[in-house]
Amino acid sequence: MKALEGIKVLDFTHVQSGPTCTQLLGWFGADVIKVERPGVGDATRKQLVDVPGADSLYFTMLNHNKRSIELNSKNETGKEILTRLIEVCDVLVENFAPGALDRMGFDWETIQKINPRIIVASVKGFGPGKYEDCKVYENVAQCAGGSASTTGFLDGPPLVTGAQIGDSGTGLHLCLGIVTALYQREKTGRGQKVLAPMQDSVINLCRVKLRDQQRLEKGPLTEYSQYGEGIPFGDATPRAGNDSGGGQPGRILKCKGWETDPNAYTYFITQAAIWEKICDVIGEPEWKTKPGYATPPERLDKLNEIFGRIEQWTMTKTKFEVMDICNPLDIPVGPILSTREIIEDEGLRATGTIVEVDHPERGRYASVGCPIKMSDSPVEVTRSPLLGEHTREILSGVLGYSGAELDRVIASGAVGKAS
Ligand code: CAO
Repeated sequence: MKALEGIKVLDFTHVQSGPTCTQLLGWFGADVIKVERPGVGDATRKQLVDVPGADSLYFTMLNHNKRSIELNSKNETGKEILTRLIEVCDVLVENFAPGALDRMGFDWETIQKINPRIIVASVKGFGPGKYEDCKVYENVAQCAGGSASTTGFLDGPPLVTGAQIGDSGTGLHLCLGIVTALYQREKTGRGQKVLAPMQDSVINLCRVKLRDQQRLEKGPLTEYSQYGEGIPFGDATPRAGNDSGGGQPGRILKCKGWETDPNAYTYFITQAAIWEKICDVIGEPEWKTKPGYATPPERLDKLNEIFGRIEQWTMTKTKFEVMDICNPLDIPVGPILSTREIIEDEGLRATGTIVEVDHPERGRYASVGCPIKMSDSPVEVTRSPLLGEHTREILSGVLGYSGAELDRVIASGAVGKAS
């Protein structure tokens, strides 16, 4: 038994944001039916190809636990099949460009008439307003959502982050909206529209930066390194390098091997409560009581000196040795892990966050499994579907087409070869 067993999802998503959402629904046990244009499919199948002729990792890592049906939703027979899918599904998820679903002839009112219980969930770049018609990709959302202006160093340009907060972050938000709407439907019997704009999702993830914007109006942000360095603040939350956002000074520091290994670094937080232990570890026991060093406010204008001294110590240790020494002392540190180290991590493999999957075209490959662990709804990651792999199975098993009727829809060209 899986949490969402019995829920059918009509998955009209492509690229990254929508597919991450429906992949989660699949991991929670929903039957996810991915609708793809005949002969073409999700554009990511053929983007950043590493194994010639095989679906790319871009596609396979975002579309686990789904079935694929080829369906031309602009063809008359295709529209008939789509209507029947809407009748039997609980959720329709889409992340087309604004208006694309309407142009297919399936606006909210039409869909509701077909199935008043269906939940229609959409990712769009922007919510209602002047930018609502824009097509939007990851980095645009990071820039418009407050992430880029607050990421990077004070003396450098805005930066986008490696975490796909615009795409996968919005997919997460949409997924939460969908399961909440399913819960409400239990009481009302009605479906509803769920919208997760990418800009809004990034803004939600940048909440603490908007906190700081309002604090700034009351005075300088004393926990930011620039305060201790005597650099005046402007009128918006500045880029704060690797400062920690929680008010406790933190930096990324070099570790043994940094000269050749770009990830030989650790994050190090000088939390007030364990200041004395830090002084002992780095060999500066007199800093515990020395005027100018003993309390957090006194240290604010000496953070560069203090972190410089801590770094002299971390540079004598590997990032894992720093972890082993500091963790038992409750000193918060974290190794900067490379993608290689993460993929090879035995602990992450044991918990199913990193998995290996067999694929008929590309062989065995590593993927990221479900990051949410539920004690009563275990996740088994299955490979992504080939284009149209389940067309016939869905037409007959889900929609009940058989005999001459099945031959008719296949002959119409609306569903690819359906082989
Ligand atoms: N059968 C027939 N037509 C289909 C189809 C199918 N199965 N699936 C898609 N199409 C059509 C759409 O109806 C659309 O046609 P119209 O332009 O005539 O309405 C066309 O294919 C292209 O769809 P699109 O505009 O969504 O795709 P795009 O590549 O031009 O744009 C993107 C991609 C991502 C920029 C856009 O979809 C978008 O802005 N989506 C919302 C925001 C979003 O999710 N961005 C994240 C992208 S990365 O995760």
